[in-house]
Formats: sequence, C-alpha cells, structure tokens
Amino acid sequence: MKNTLLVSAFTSLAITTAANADVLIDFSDMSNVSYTASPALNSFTSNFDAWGVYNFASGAPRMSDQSATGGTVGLISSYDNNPFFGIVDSINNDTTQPPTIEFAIDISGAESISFSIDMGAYGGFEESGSSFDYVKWQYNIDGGTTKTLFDIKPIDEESATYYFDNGSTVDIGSPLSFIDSETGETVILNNGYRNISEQTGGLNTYKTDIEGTGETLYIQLIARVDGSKEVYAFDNLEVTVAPEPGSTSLASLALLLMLTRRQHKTA
Ligand SMILES: [Ca+2]
Ligand SMILES: [Ca+2]
Ligand SMILES: [Ca+2]
Ligand SMILES: [Ca+2]
Repeated sequence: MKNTLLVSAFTSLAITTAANADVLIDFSDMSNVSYTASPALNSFTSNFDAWGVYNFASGAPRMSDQSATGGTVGLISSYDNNPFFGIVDSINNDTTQPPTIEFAIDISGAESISFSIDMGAYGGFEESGSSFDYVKWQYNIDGGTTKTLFDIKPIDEESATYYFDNGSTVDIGSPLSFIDSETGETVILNNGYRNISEQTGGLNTYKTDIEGTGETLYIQLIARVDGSKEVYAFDNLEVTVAPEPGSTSLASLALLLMLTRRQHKTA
C-alpha cells in the first residue's frame, strides 16, 4: 500500500516539473526551432558573406580554421564538426541593413530563467568610423520592455589571441568584447579553445540571467560585422528554466497530505 502511494506521488511530481522544459537550440534541425529572420537564413549570394547555419566544411572560408591549408585564419575548429550559426560581412551587396533573428521560447510556468550560449569571433573589428561593428543580443518577455543580454562591441585598444588547429596562435587588435553583467569585467571573444593532443576544439560558453517571467521569451540578435575578415559565430543557445515553486511545492504538499491521511486510515 505504502509503496504504491509513493510511486504515484513521484510520478505526479515528475509530470509537474516536466512541463517547464529547458530549451537547447543547437542548429542541428531548424524545423524544430521557432524563429523569424531577416534576411532569410543562408540567403547571401557571395560565398565570402554568411548569415545562417553552417558547419566546418561549408560557408565563408574565414568562418572555419584554415590552419591546415590556408594560414592562421578563421574561427570554427576542424575538431568541431557540428552545425553552428555563422555571420560574416553582414553588410554587403545583398543588404545595407544589419540582419536580425528572433527566437521565441516557451517559458510558461518558469520561476527563474537563465541563458547560456557558445560564441566566438575572429578578425580585426572597428569600434567607430564607417566600418563600425556590433553584435547585440537582447530579449523581451511577452512583448514587454527590451533588455540587454550581451552588448558586444569592438575595443580598439585591446587585442585577442586566436588559437588554431595546427597549434599556432595569432594576436589581432580590436576584438569583439562585452561587459559581464555579474562581474562587471570586460570579456574578449576569440575563436574558442583548442586541445591539439585530444583533437578537440570549440567555442567558449557564456551565461547571463534573464529577469522576469511570463509565457514567451523572445531572444533577438542584430549583427553588423561589415568585412569579409570579420566573423562572429554562436551555437548551443540554451534557456534553462526553474519551475515555479508554487505549482511544484503545492502539488507535493497535497500528495504528502494525502499520503499521511491514508497512512493514518490504514494504521
Ligand atoms: Ca551545433
Ligand atoms: Ca576590420
Ligand atoms: Ca568592420
Ligand atoms: Ca561589407
């Protein structure tokens, strides 16, 4: 009797929490992803421009680590052969406006939400002047106030070290960077990590919290990187939700109460 009740209690709890699911967008199948983009993904005509989903072997040449054949240039490691979202020279013959994409994510029932993303960059960007660059990540919940996730800009006075699959490194000035919302420190983006002996490499992961709750979280990207040697890429966009304490704890309280009452009756 006791065992049956416990099993049913755990089953109900599992169902309650499963309604608040974490969301991972890894670009392996865009048909499962709710988004709107302008211009359409993978619609640029020049092979030196990029806006959309690619892998190591596809897209603009400088998006991928060229150190095996074409010098110490590029972003995505040859050890990382899964699809990512890449952006190169997003101001070109096809468009004068920075492209945008918005992801819609169900957050109903969530109490607290956090956001993490793998991202990296390669190139010498410009903080100001006519070739200026920026990558802006922001969000709103249910169409409310727009807030910043990552305000990414070049810093002319800094440089980044870029790591390559052949073991070499290169320093380039004016990398993309953002201010970490928790520590207040400047984070400089590079082309990620390489572990040559283990043949692994990939983009670094960055996290930030999302304020508020609601039904739908809209995550927006606008990206202006206007040169063919200016690359920005991201992957594994993940929204982690913690369930509302109300729903789960009330349900478990009710079950506990039920359990206690039944036990009293059988005793
Ligand atoms: Ca991926
Ligand atoms: Ca430049
Ligand atoms: Ca530029
Ligand atoms: Ca351009």
